[in-house]
Amino acid sequence: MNPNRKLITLDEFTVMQTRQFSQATGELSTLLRDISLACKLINKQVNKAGLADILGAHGAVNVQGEEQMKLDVYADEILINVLKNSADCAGIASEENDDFVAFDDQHSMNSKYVVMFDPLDGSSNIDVNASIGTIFCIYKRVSELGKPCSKEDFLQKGENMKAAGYVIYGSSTMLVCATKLGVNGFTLEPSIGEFCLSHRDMKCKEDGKIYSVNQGNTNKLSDKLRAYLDYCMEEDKETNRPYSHRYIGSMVADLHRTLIKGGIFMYPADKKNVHGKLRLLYECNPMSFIVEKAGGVSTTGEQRVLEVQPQELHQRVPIFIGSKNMVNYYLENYKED
Ligand code: P6P
Repeated sequence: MNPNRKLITLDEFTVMQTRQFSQATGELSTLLRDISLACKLINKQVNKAGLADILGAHGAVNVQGEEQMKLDVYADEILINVLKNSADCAGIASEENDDFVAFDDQHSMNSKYVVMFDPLDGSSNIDVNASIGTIFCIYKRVSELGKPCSKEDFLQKGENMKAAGYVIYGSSTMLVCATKLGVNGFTLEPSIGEFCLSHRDMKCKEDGKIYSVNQGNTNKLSDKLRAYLDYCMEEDKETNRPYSHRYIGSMVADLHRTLIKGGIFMYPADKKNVHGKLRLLYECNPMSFIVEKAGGVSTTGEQRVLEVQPQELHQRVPIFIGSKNMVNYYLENYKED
């Protein structure tokens, strides 16, 4: 048995990072560990969704007006229960809940952080076995400690974020986490039930050859956006075009590929979704934080996503995100007037 094991677990890694800051209290590390526990419990159900009678619509409809799949509801409940028992979370906001949830026990009211999440993004892919994911982000609360957290804690700009991450339930289950120190990926090792460091210091390539958009919406797009899609499809060997088109319809999966291989992912505004479809607080902000910390760019087309001042919990924004040179080329040549 070789005692010099190479595996570094998520807990060990976050403790090692915490030690770099003498004033750090370890609360953020503990919170990340709690979130990873919730995602391991979600992973267990996702992996057997085809077997257990957990597929199919839950019947309820969420605040987005979308039919809730049972796994959505399960994932939401798991995250809320784990975070309510966490030592470091004062409350949550989630795609599946109309309003934020302030934990009202004394310990939670004294906690410094709030968490926002999309418990199971891409849920329409659940019953076709395509990759889906959990997206989360952590903010230090701005409301008074000792009292319940308030809506202002959740309506902070994305640039205030302390950490963000996602778990992709795919061919393997992987947690990608970004803090001010950078982006690291941890793959679930089922034999020990731990997320283990597998992708240290992840970087988003400055250039790519993939564009990712729901091409079916083309007729609803502006003239400039249609022109940009034509640019992506034109033949030009010097600029690696035509780009390949890849679109899974699951933001976590599309952005995980973008982070690993480079490229540009877009969910623009169109005639039907005049503000875009994706939600600012628990989809676009956390994914933008991650991609920016990896050296990429994320914009609404008018400003950095992380600079948008949120007005309400479920607001949507357009998003163009990925390789720095690709997103900047779009902005410099096809930005709306
Ligand atoms: P469309 C999944 O429902 C989701 O919220 C994101 O994960 C994904 O990027 C997007 O919607 C797909 O939307 O309109 O292309 O099916």
